Amino acid sequence: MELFYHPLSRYSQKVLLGMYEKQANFYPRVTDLRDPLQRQAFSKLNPLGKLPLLRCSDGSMLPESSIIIEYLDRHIASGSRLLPPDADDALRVRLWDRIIDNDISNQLFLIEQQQSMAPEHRNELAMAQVRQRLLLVFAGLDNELAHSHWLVGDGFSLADCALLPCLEPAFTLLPLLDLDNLCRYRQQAKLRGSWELVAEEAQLAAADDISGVKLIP
Ligand SMILES: N[C@@H](CCC(=O)N[C@@H](CS)C(=O)NCC(=O)O)C(=O)O
Repeated sequence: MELFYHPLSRYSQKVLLGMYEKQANFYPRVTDLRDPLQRQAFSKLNPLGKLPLLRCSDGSMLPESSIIIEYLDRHIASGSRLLPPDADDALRVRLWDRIIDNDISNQLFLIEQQQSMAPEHRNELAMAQVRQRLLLVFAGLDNELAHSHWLVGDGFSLADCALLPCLEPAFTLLPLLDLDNLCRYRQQAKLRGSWELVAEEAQLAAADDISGVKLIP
């Protein structure tokens, strides 16, 4: 298998977490879409030009982080079970995965986009509304975490793969420190071996971005 991803992309981090949780063997294909040549080459593999993308063992291409993780869970027996065997639990995992992608990750991206603009071009009212909605979603997560170790029960799942990459950006952008269960979850996430690997690679990539040094692909 080959994984096309970038260490600083949240959806790539989500799939990397799944890869490490499953102890999957894969060829890492770091792809920087900010580089026009890499973007052009990648668009031949995925016309929509979105990371991550998995080239499966049979050569087929699989986009979409959640679908890639379901594929890994179905085809790799080792490591964590990322979709629980119980159908109702699996439904709750998929529900939280959808909420996190749509109502957290994509919304954080909107704020990050606005923050990258000059202050006079920002839409402050729209940003305030997005923040308000994000706080509601995090309050719901905090309630959920009051009676659950990981997001759905005791086992680390697809829903946690979706949430972990959002945590640090969310704590940076929003006042979340009063949410005790979420803070406990954040501490426990930092100690998860799979997340340590993903976070370390992201830190190295961020440092390379600042220094201008490019890794040899
Ligand atoms: N729903 C997709 C979202 C993927 C996505 O938005 N990826 C971003 C990086 S985090 C991307 O490739 N953006 C490049 C672009 O839109 O040009 C998934 O879950 O994989």
